[in-house]
Amino acid sequence: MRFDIFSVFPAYLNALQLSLVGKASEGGAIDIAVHDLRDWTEDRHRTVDDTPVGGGAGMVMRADIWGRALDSAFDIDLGRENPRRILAIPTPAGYPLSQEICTDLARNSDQIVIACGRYEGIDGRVAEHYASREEVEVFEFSLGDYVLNGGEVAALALVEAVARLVPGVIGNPESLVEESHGSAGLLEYPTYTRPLDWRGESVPQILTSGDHGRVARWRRDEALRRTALRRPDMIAALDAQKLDRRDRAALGQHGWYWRAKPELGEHPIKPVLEITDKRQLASDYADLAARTFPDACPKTMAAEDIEAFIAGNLSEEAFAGYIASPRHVLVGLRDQQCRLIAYSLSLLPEGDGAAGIEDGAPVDAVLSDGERIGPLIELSKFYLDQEWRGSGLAGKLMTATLKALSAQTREWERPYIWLGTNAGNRRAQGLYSKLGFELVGRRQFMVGEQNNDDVVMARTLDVSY
Ligand code: JD8
Repeated sequence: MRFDIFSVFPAYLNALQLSLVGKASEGGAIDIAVHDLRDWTEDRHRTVDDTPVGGGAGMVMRADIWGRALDSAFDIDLGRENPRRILAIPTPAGYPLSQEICTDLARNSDQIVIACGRYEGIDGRVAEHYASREEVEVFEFSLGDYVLNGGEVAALALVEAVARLVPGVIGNPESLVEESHGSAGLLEYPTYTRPLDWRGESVPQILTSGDHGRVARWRRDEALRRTALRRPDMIAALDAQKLDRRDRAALGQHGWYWRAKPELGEHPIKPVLEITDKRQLASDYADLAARTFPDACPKTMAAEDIEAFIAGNLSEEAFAGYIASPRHVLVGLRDQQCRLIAYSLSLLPEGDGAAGIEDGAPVDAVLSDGERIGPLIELSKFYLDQEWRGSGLAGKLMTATLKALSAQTREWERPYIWLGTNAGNRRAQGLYSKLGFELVGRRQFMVGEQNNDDVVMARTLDVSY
Protein backbone atom coordinates (compact mmCIF):
# COMPACT_ATOMS: atom_id res chain seq x y z
CA MET A 1 0.00 0.00 0.00
CA ARG A 2 1.42 3.40 -1.06
CA PHE A 3 0.37 6.84 0.22
CA ASP A 4 1.23 10.06 -1.66
CA ILE A 5 0.29 13.20 0.29
CA PHE A 6 0.36 16.69 -1.25
CA SER A 7 0.27 19.81 0.93
CA VAL A 8 1.57 23.37 1.09
CA PHE A 9 2.56 22.46 4.70
CA PRO A 10 4.40 19.12 4.14
CA ALA A 11 5.94 19.32 7.64
CA TYR A 12 2.41 18.90 9.01
CA LEU A 13 2.66 15.23 8.00
CA ASN A 14 5.93 14.59 9.85
CA ALA A 15 3.89 12.91 12.57
CA LEU A 16 3.54 9.94 10.22
CA GLN A 17 7.19 9.13 10.79
CA LEU A 18 6.37 8.31 14.42
CA SER A 19 4.94 5.24 16.17
CA LEU A 20 3.39 2.27 14.38
CA VAL A 21 2.93 4.01 11.03
CA GLY A 22 6.51 5.29 11.11
CA LYS A 23 7.83 1.78 11.84
CA ALA A 24 5.58 0.31 9.14
CA SER A 25 6.92 2.68 6.47
CA GLU A 26 10.53 2.13 7.65
CA GLY A 27 9.88 -1.63 7.53
CA GLY A 28 8.36 -1.45 4.04
CA ALA A 29 4.89 -2.72 5.01
CA ILE A 30 3.65 0.57 3.57
CA ASP A 31 5.18 3.45 1.59
CA ILE A 32 4.49 7.06 2.51
CA ALA A 33 5.63 9.97 0.31
CA VAL A 34 4.91 13.56 1.33
CA HIS A 35 5.10 16.21 -1.40
CA ASP A 36 5.21 20.03 -1.24
CA LEU A 37 2.55 21.27 -3.68
CA ARG A 38 4.57 24.37 -4.41
CA ASP A 39 7.11 22.14 -6.18
CA TRP A 40 4.59 22.07 -9.07
CA THR A 41 4.23 25.84 -9.31
CA GLU A 42 5.94 27.65 -12.17
CA ASP A 43 6.07 31.27 -10.96
CA ARG A 44 8.79 32.69 -8.74
CA HIS A 45 6.22 33.32 -5.98
CA ARG A 46 5.28 29.62 -6.07
CA THR A 47 1.58 30.74 -6.15
CA VAL A 48 -0.98 27.96 -5.60
CA ASP A 49 -4.16 30.03 -5.20
CA ASP A 50 -6.27 32.73 -6.79
CA THR A 51 -9.50 34.67 -6.18
CA PRO A 52 -12.82 32.76 -6.37
CA VAL A 53 -14.65 32.99 -9.69
CA GLY A 54 -18.08 34.52 -9.02
CA GLY A 55 -16.75 36.49 -6.05
CA GLY A 56 -16.69 35.65 -2.35
CA ALA A 57 -14.20 35.74 0.51
CA GLY A 58 -10.82 34.04 0.62
CA MET A 59 -8.77 32.30 -2.07
CA VAL A 60 -9.19 29.04 -3.98
CA MET A 61 -6.39 26.63 -4.88
CA ARG A 62 -5.63 26.45 -8.62
CA ALA A 63 -6.57 23.35 -10.64
CA ASP A 64 -3.56 23.58 -12.96
CA ILE A 65 -1.09 23.33 -10.05
CA TRP A 66 -2.95 20.40 -8.56
CA GLY A 67 -3.22 18.71 -11.96
CA ARG A 68 0.54 18.67 -12.53
CA ALA A 69 1.19 17.51 -8.95
CA LEU A 70 -1.41 14.72 -8.90
CA ASP A 71 -0.49 13.48 -12.37
CA SER A 72 3.06 12.90 -11.08
CA ALA A 73 1.66 10.56 -8.42
CA PHE A 74 -0.69 8.66 -10.74
CA ASP A 75 2.15 8.14 -13.22
CA ILE A 76 4.08 6.13 -10.59
CA ASP A 77 4.45 2.47 -11.60
CA LEU A 78 3.14 0.40 -8.71
CA GLY A 79 4.54 -2.79 -10.20
CA ARG A 80 1.21 -4.48 -10.77
CA GLU A 81 -1.53 -4.73 -13.45
CA ASN A 82 -4.61 -2.38 -13.07
CA PRO A 83 -3.71 -1.12 -9.63
CA ARG A 84 -6.54 0.45 -7.62
CA ARG A 85 -5.60 4.17 -7.28
CA ILE A 86 -7.62 6.40 -4.95
CA LEU A 87 -7.60 10.23 -4.98
CA ALA A 88 -8.73 11.12 -1.45
CA ILE A 89 -9.72 14.77 -1.02
CA PRO A 90 -10.48 15.95 2.54
CA THR A 91 -13.34 18.52 2.58
CA PRO A 92 -16.02 19.51 5.13
CA ALA A 93 -18.45 18.74 2.26
CA GLY A 94 -17.26 15.13 1.94
CA TYR A 95 -18.71 11.69 2.77
CA PRO A 96 -18.19 10.86 6.48
CA LEU A 97 -15.04 8.76 6.89
CA SER A 98 -15.87 5.41 8.56
CA GLN A 99 -14.12 2.25 9.76
CA GLU A 100 -15.95 0.33 7.04
CA ILE A 101 -14.45 2.58 4.33
CA CYS A 102 -10.98 2.43 5.93
CA THR A 103 -11.20 -1.37 6.02
CA ASP A 104 -12.11 -1.47 2.31
CA LEU A 105 -9.25 0.92 1.43
CA ALA A 106 -6.75 -1.11 3.48
CA ARG A 107 -7.80 -4.38 1.89
CA ASN A 108 -8.52 -3.33 -1.69
CA SER A 109 -6.41 -0.34 -2.73
CA ASP A 110 -2.80 -0.06 -3.93
CA GLN A 111 -2.27 3.72 -3.86
CA ILE A 112 -4.01 6.47 -1.92
CA VAL A 113 -3.14 9.99 -3.10
CA ILE A 114 -4.31 12.64 -0.64
CA ALA A 115 -4.81 16.26 -1.78
CA CYS A 116 -4.66 18.49 1.30
CA GLY A 117 -6.39 21.75 0.50
CA ARG A 118 -6.07 25.09 2.30
CA TYR A 119 -7.74 28.50 1.99
CA GLU A 120 -11.35 28.10 0.79
CA GLY A 121 -10.51 24.73 -0.77
CA ILE A 122 -9.47 23.29 -4.16
CA ASP A 123 -10.98 24.26 -7.54
CA GLY A 124 -13.91 21.83 -7.98
CA ARG A 125 -12.74 20.76 -11.47
CA VAL A 126 -9.86 18.77 -9.93
CA ALA A 127 -12.22 16.20 -8.37
CA GLU A 128 -14.40 16.13 -11.52
CA HIS A 129 -11.36 15.67 -13.80
CA TYR A 130 -9.92 12.68 -11.94
CA ALA A 131 -13.37 11.15 -11.46
CA SER A 132 -13.56 11.05 -15.27
CA ARG A 133 -10.28 9.09 -15.46
CA GLU A 134 -11.05 5.34 -15.20
CA GLU A 135 -7.70 4.52 -13.57
CA VAL A 136 -8.54 6.75 -10.58
CA GLU A 137 -11.33 6.61 -8.00
CA VAL A 138 -12.12 9.92 -6.28
CA PHE A 139 -13.17 9.89 -2.62
CA GLU A 140 -14.11 13.29 -1.16
CA PHE A 141 -14.33 12.66 2.60
CA SER A 142 -14.93 14.56 5.82
CA LEU A 143 -13.49 13.83 9.21
CA GLY A 144 -16.57 15.12 10.99
CA ASP A 145 -19.11 17.91 11.27
CA TYR A 146 -16.75 20.69 12.34
CA VAL A 147 -14.56 23.02 10.24
CA LEU A 148 -10.76 22.75 10.10
CA ASN A 149 -8.40 25.16 8.32
CA GLY A 150 -7.08 22.59 5.91
CA GLY A 151 -6.95 18.94 4.88
CA GLU A 152 -3.75 17.91 6.68
CA VAL A 153 -5.40 16.75 9.92
CA ALA A 154 -7.82 14.63 7.89
CA ALA A 155 -4.90 13.22 5.89
CA LEU A 156 -3.13 12.20 9.11
CA ALA A 157 -6.31 10.49 10.31
CA LEU A 158 -6.90 8.69 7.01
CA VAL A 159 -3.32 7.37 6.74
CA GLU A 160 -3.29 6.15 10.36
CA ALA A 161 -6.79 4.63 10.19
CA VAL A 162 -6.01 2.77 6.93
CA ALA A 163 -2.35 1.88 7.54
CA ARG A 164 -3.05 0.18 10.88
CA LEU A 165 -5.45 -2.20 9.05
CA VAL A 166 -2.84 -3.17 6.44
CA PRO A 167 -1.65 -6.74 7.16
CA GLY A 168 1.74 -6.68 8.92
CA VAL A 169 1.40 -3.17 10.36
CA ILE A 170 -0.25 -4.07 13.69
CA GLY A 171 1.62 -6.81 15.61
CA ASN A 172 -1.45 -8.57 17.01
CA PRO A 173 -4.43 -8.32 14.58
CA GLU A 174 -6.54 -9.84 17.43
CA SER A 175 -6.57 -6.43 19.11
CA LEU A 176 -8.46 -5.05 16.12
CA VAL A 177 -11.48 -7.30 16.75
CA GLU A 178 -13.21 -5.73 19.77
CA GLU A 179 -12.45 -2.14 18.87
CA SER A 180 -15.12 0.53 18.65
CA HIS A 181 -16.71 0.67 15.19
CA GLY A 182 -15.43 -2.86 14.60
CA SER A 183 -17.53 -5.73 13.18
CA ALA A 184 -19.69 -5.76 16.34
CA GLY A 185 -20.96 -2.30 15.44
CA LEU A 186 -20.60 -1.18 19.08
CA LEU A 187 -18.37 1.23 20.99
CA GLU A 188 -15.69 -0.56 23.00
CA TYR A 189 -16.08 -1.29 26.71
CA PRO A 190 -13.93 0.57 29.26
CA THR A 191 -10.54 -0.98 30.07
CA TYR A 192 -8.47 -0.87 33.27
CA THR A 193 -5.00 -1.87 34.56
CA ARG A 194 -2.89 -1.61 37.74
CA PRO A 195 -2.97 0.00 40.29
CA LEU A 196 -6.28 -1.77 41.07
CA ASP A 197 -7.11 1.09 43.46
CA TRP A 198 -6.45 4.68 42.43
CA ARG A 199 -7.63 7.80 44.27
CA GLY A 200 -10.30 5.71 45.92
CA GLU A 201 -11.50 4.36 42.58
CA SER A 202 -11.32 0.55 42.29
CA VAL A 203 -11.28 -1.49 39.10
CA PRO A 204 -14.72 -3.19 38.60
CA GLN A 205 -14.51 -6.28 40.80
CA ILE A 206 -15.86 -8.66 38.17
CA LEU A 207 -12.70 -8.05 36.14
CA THR A 208 -10.53 -9.63 38.84
CA SER A 209 -12.95 -12.55 39.38
CA GLY A 210 -11.19 -14.82 36.89
CA ASP A 211 -14.63 -15.84 35.60
CA HIS A 212 -14.01 -15.25 31.90
CA GLY A 213 -17.65 -15.84 30.98
CA ARG A 214 -18.92 -13.21 33.39
CA VAL A 215 -16.13 -10.82 32.37
CA ALA A 216 -17.09 -11.21 28.72
CA ARG A 217 -20.75 -10.58 29.54
CA TRP A 218 -19.90 -7.54 31.65
CA ARG A 219 -17.82 -6.12 28.77
CA ARG A 220 -20.63 -6.78 26.29
CA ASP A 221 -23.20 -5.06 28.54
CA GLU A 222 -20.83 -2.12 29.02
CA ALA A 223 -20.34 -1.82 25.25
CA LEU A 224 -24.13 -1.94 24.72
CA ARG A 225 -24.76 0.61 27.51
CA ARG A 226 -22.11 3.05 26.23
CA THR A 227 -23.30 2.75 22.66
CA ALA A 228 -26.95 3.23 23.64
CA LEU A 229 -26.03 6.38 25.59
CA ARG A 230 -23.45 7.90 23.23
CA ARG A 231 -24.31 6.56 19.77
CA PRO A 232 -27.96 5.57 19.49
CA ASP A 233 -27.56 5.70 15.70
CA MET A 234 -25.26 2.66 16.01
CA ILE A 235 -27.85 0.71 18.02
CA ALA A 236 -30.45 1.49 15.35
CA ALA A 237 -28.05 -0.05 12.81
CA LEU A 238 -27.44 -3.31 14.69
CA ASP A 239 -28.58 -6.60 13.13
CA ALA A 240 -31.35 -7.76 15.50
CA GLN A 241 -30.81 -11.37 14.39
CA LYS A 242 -27.30 -11.21 15.92
CA LEU A 243 -28.53 -10.05 19.34
CA ASP A 244 -29.19 -12.54 22.14
CA ARG A 245 -31.47 -12.62 25.19
CA ARG A 246 -28.89 -10.87 27.39
CA ASP A 247 -28.43 -8.15 24.77
CA ARG A 248 -32.20 -7.74 24.78
CA ALA A 249 -32.15 -7.23 28.56
CA ALA A 250 -29.24 -4.76 28.37
CA LEU A 251 -30.73 -2.69 25.51
CA GLY A 252 -34.26 -2.88 26.92
CA GLN A 253 -32.99 -0.82 29.85
CA HIS A 254 -32.22 1.94 27.33
CA GLY A 255 -35.58 1.68 25.54
CA TRP A 256 -34.47 -0.44 22.57
CA TYR A 257 -36.65 -3.35 21.42
CA TRP A 258 -36.97 -5.76 18.47
CA ARG A 259 -39.44 -8.52 17.68
CA ALA A 260 -39.09 -11.91 19.30
CA LYS A 261 -38.27 -13.49 15.92
CA PRO A 262 -36.52 -10.66 14.02
CA GLU A 263 -36.51 -10.85 10.23
CA LEU A 264 -33.37 -10.43 8.10
CA GLY A 265 -32.32 -6.77 8.12
CA GLU A 266 -34.40 -5.98 11.21
CA HIS A 267 -32.87 -3.44 13.61
CA PRO A 268 -33.60 -2.52 17.25
CA ILE A 269 -36.14 0.31 17.53
CA LYS A 270 -37.30 2.83 20.13
CA PRO A 271 -41.07 2.41 20.08
CA VAL A 272 -43.02 5.66 20.06
CA LEU A 273 -45.29 6.09 23.05
CA GLU A 274 -48.71 7.74 22.91
CA ILE A 275 -50.93 8.29 25.94
CA THR A 276 -54.60 9.28 25.96
CA ASP A 277 -54.63 12.00 23.38
CA LYS A 278 -57.47 13.15 21.23
CA ARG A 279 -55.27 12.52 18.18
CA GLN A 280 -55.09 8.78 18.88
CA LEU A 281 -56.54 6.81 15.99
CA ALA A 282 -59.43 4.69 17.30
CA SER A 283 -59.25 2.55 14.15
CA ASP A 284 -55.67 1.47 14.87
CA TYR A 285 -56.60 0.43 18.40
CA ALA A 286 -59.71 -1.40 17.27
CA ASP A 287 -57.63 -3.31 14.68
CA LEU A 288 -54.98 -4.34 17.19
CA ALA A 289 -57.60 -5.16 19.85
CA ALA A 290 -59.58 -7.39 17.45
CA ARG A 291 -56.37 -9.18 16.40
CA THR A 292 -55.13 -9.81 19.95
CA PHE A 293 -58.19 -10.26 22.22
CA PRO A 294 -58.84 -13.83 20.97
CA ASP A 295 -55.37 -14.85 22.22
CA ALA A 296 -56.48 -14.20 25.80
CA CYS A 297 -59.54 -16.40 25.43
CA PRO A 298 -59.55 -20.13 26.21
CA LYS A 299 -59.43 -22.24 23.04
CA THR A 300 -62.81 -23.68 24.01
CA MET A 301 -64.53 -20.32 23.72
CA ALA A 302 -67.05 -19.99 20.94
CA ALA A 303 -65.98 -17.66 18.14
CA GLU A 304 -69.32 -15.90 18.16
CA ASP A 305 -68.91 -15.04 21.83
CA ILE A 306 -65.48 -13.59 21.09
CA GLU A 307 -66.84 -11.62 18.14
CA ALA A 308 -69.75 -10.40 20.24
CA PHE A 309 -67.34 -9.14 22.88
CA ILE A 310 -65.12 -7.46 20.30
CA ALA A 311 -68.13 -5.84 18.61
CA GLY A 312 -69.45 -4.64 21.95
CA ASN A 313 -66.24 -3.47 23.63
CA LEU A 314 -63.36 -3.18 21.14
CA SER A 315 -64.94 -1.55 18.10
CA GLU A 316 -63.67 1.68 16.53
CA GLU A 317 -66.64 3.46 18.12
CA ALA A 318 -65.80 1.94 21.50
CA PHE A 319 -62.21 3.17 21.26
CA ALA A 320 -63.35 6.59 20.12
CA GLY A 321 -65.34 6.60 23.36
CA TYR A 322 -62.35 5.53 25.47
CA ILE A 323 -60.17 8.24 23.84
CA ALA A 324 -62.80 10.89 24.58
CA SER A 325 -63.57 9.59 28.09
CA PRO A 326 -61.83 11.28 31.08
CA ARG A 327 -62.00 8.01 33.06
CA HIS A 328 -60.15 5.91 30.45
CA VAL A 329 -56.39 5.97 29.98
CA LEU A 330 -55.30 4.55 26.62
CA VAL A 331 -51.57 3.93 26.13
CA GLY A 332 -50.12 2.86 22.79
CA LEU A 333 -46.70 1.96 21.40
CA ARG A 334 -45.86 2.34 17.70
CA ASP A 335 -42.91 1.01 15.69
CA GLN A 336 -40.76 3.03 13.22
CA GLN A 337 -43.42 2.58 10.55
CA CYS A 338 -46.01 4.05 12.96
CA ARG A 339 -47.71 0.68 13.25
CA LEU A 340 -49.52 0.25 16.62
CA ILE A 341 -47.77 -2.77 18.20
CA ALA A 342 -49.06 -2.68 21.78
CA TYR A 343 -51.74 -1.00 23.88
CA SER A 344 -53.22 -0.86 27.35
CA LEU A 345 -56.59 0.45 28.43
CA SER A 346 -57.21 1.42 32.05
CA LEU A 347 -60.38 2.61 33.78
CA LEU A 348 -60.17 5.14 36.60
CA PRO A 349 -62.88 5.01 39.26
CA GLU A 350 -65.06 8.05 39.69
CA GLY A 351 -64.08 10.89 41.99
CA ASP A 352 -61.44 9.91 44.58
CA GLY A 353 -61.69 6.24 43.85
CA ALA A 354 -64.72 5.36 45.94
CA ALA A 355 -67.24 4.99 43.11
CA GLY A 356 -67.40 3.36 39.70
CA ILE A 357 -65.61 0.23 40.83
CA GLU A 358 -66.06 -2.56 38.30
CA ASP A 359 -67.51 -5.94 39.22
CA GLY A 360 -64.85 -8.31 40.45
CA ALA A 361 -62.62 -5.51 41.73
CA PRO A 362 -60.64 -6.88 44.71
CA VAL A 363 -61.89 -4.15 47.04
CA ASP A 364 -61.13 -6.12 50.21
CA ALA A 365 -57.83 -7.60 49.16
CA VAL A 366 -54.65 -7.39 51.26
CA LEU A 367 -51.36 -7.63 49.41
CA SER A 368 -48.20 -9.48 50.55
CA ASP A 369 -46.95 -6.26 52.18
CA GLY A 370 -49.90 -6.56 54.53
CA GLU A 371 -51.31 -3.27 53.33
CA ARG A 372 -55.06 -3.10 52.69
CA ILE A 373 -55.70 -2.30 49.09
CA GLY A 374 -56.44 1.39 48.34
CA PRO A 375 -58.27 3.24 45.56
CA LEU A 376 -58.55 0.88 42.61
CA ILE A 377 -57.83 1.40 38.93
CA GLU A 378 -58.77 -1.38 36.53
CA LEU A 379 -56.22 -2.45 33.94
CA SER A 380 -58.88 -3.53 31.49
CA LYS A 381 -56.78 -4.37 28.44
CA PHE A 382 -53.05 -5.08 28.10
CA TYR A 383 -52.05 -6.46 24.70
CA LEU A 384 -48.97 -6.81 22.50
CA ASP A 385 -49.05 -7.61 18.79
CA GLN A 386 -48.18 -11.33 18.43
CA GLU A 387 -44.78 -10.62 16.84
CA TRP A 388 -43.72 -8.47 19.80
CA ARG A 389 -44.46 -11.03 22.53
CA GLY A 390 -41.22 -12.15 24.17
CA SER A 391 -39.53 -8.92 23.04
CA GLY A 392 -39.49 -7.35 26.51
CA LEU A 393 -41.91 -4.70 25.23
CA ALA A 394 -44.52 -5.70 27.86
CA GLY A 395 -42.27 -4.21 30.52
CA LYS A 396 -42.13 -0.91 28.62
CA LEU A 397 -45.90 -0.87 28.10
CA MET A 398 -46.51 -1.55 31.80
CA THR A 399 -44.02 1.13 32.84
CA ALA A 400 -45.67 3.67 30.54
CA THR A 401 -49.13 2.64 31.75
CA LEU A 402 -48.25 2.91 35.45
CA LYS A 403 -46.54 6.28 34.84
CA ALA A 404 -49.59 7.63 32.98
CA LEU A 405 -51.91 6.48 35.76
CA SER A 406 -49.60 7.91 38.44
CA ALA A 407 -49.78 11.26 36.65
CA GLN A 408 -53.57 11.16 36.90
CA THR A 409 -53.76 10.02 40.55
CA ARG A 410 -51.05 12.10 42.23
CA GLU A 411 -53.34 13.25 45.07
CA TRP A 412 -54.51 9.71 45.86
CA GLU A 413 -52.99 7.89 48.83
CA ARG A 414 -51.47 4.55 47.63
CA PRO A 415 -53.56 3.78 44.54
CA TYR A 416 -53.69 0.19 43.24
CA ILE A 417 -54.16 -1.30 39.80
CA TRP A 418 -55.96 -4.58 39.28
CA LEU A 419 -56.74 -6.86 36.37
CA GLY A 420 -58.59 -10.03 35.57
CA THR A 421 -57.13 -12.71 33.29
CA ASN A 422 -58.43 -16.12 32.34
CA ALA A 423 -57.63 -18.64 35.05
CA GLY A 424 -56.21 -20.97 32.37
CA ASN A 425 -53.92 -18.36 30.86
CA ARG A 426 -50.65 -19.29 32.62
CA ARG A 427 -48.50 -17.25 30.16
CA ALA A 428 -50.36 -14.06 31.01
CA GLN A 429 -50.34 -14.75 34.75
CA GLY A 430 -46.58 -15.39 34.55
CA LEU A 431 -46.06 -12.11 32.74
CA TYR A 432 -48.13 -10.11 35.23
CA SER A 433 -46.29 -11.70 38.15
CA LYS A 434 -42.99 -10.61 36.57
CA LEU A 435 -44.51 -7.13 36.24
CA GLY A 436 -45.23 -6.94 39.96
CA PHE A 437 -48.82 -8.18 40.17
CA GLU A 438 -50.01 -10.53 42.93
CA LEU A 439 -52.87 -13.00 42.91
CA VAL A 440 -55.64 -11.47 45.09
CA GLY A 441 -58.81 -13.26 44.07
CA ARG A 442 -61.04 -14.62 41.34
CA ARG A 443 -64.02 -13.35 39.36
CA GLN A 444 -66.52 -14.40 36.74
CA PHE A 445 -66.14 -12.61 33.38
CA MET A 446 -68.69 -12.67 30.57
CA VAL A 447 -67.48 -12.86 26.98
CA GLY A 448 -70.56 -12.80 24.80
CA GLU A 449 -72.86 -15.43 26.37
CA GLN A 450 -69.87 -17.33 27.83
CA ASN A 451 -69.04 -17.00 31.52
CA ASN A 452 -65.32 -17.36 32.32
CA ASP A 453 -63.28 -18.05 35.45
CA ASP A 454 -60.76 -15.31 35.83
CA VAL A 455 -58.02 -14.88 38.40
CA VAL A 456 -57.72 -11.35 39.77
CA MET A 457 -54.26 -9.83 40.26
CA ALA A 458 -53.25 -6.46 41.72
CA ARG A 459 -50.24 -4.34 42.56
CA THR A 460 -49.53 -0.85 43.89
CA LEU A 461 -49.37 1.90 41.36
CA ASP A 462 -46.28 3.46 42.86
CA VAL A 463 -43.61 2.68 40.41
CA SER A 464 -41.12 4.96 42.26
CA TYR A 465 -39.94 6.14 38.93
C1 JD8 B 1 -10.07 20.44 3.74
C2 JD8 B 1 -9.57 24.01 3.22
C3 JD8 B 1 -10.69 25.11 5.15
C4 JD8 B 1 -13.08 24.83 4.64
C5 JD8 B 1 -13.41 27.64 4.60
C6 JD8 B 1 -12.21 27.01 6.59
C7 JD8 B 1 -12.15 17.52 6.43
N1 JD8 B 1 -14.04 17.63 8.74
C8 JD8 B 1 -13.43 18.72 8.14
N2 JD8 B 1 -13.62 19.99 8.53
N3 JD8 B 1 -12.87 20.81 7.73
C9 JD8 B 1 -12.22 20.07 6.84
C10 JD8 B 1 -11.38 20.66 5.76
C11 JD8 B 1 -11.26 22.07 5.73
C12 JD8 B 1 -10.51 22.63 4.68
C13 JD8 B 1 -9.95 21.82 3.68
C14 JD8 B 1 -10.79 19.86 4.78
C15 JD8 B 1 -9.34 22.70 2.76
N4 JD8 B 1 -10.26 23.95 4.36
C16 JD8 B 1 -11.92 25.73 4.51
C17 JD8 B 1 -14.29 25.43 4.01
C18 JD8 B 1 -14.61 26.75 4.70
N5 JD8 B 1 -12.18 27.04 5.14
C19 JD8 B 1 -12.55 18.72 7.07
N6 JD8 B 1 -11.87 16.54 5.95
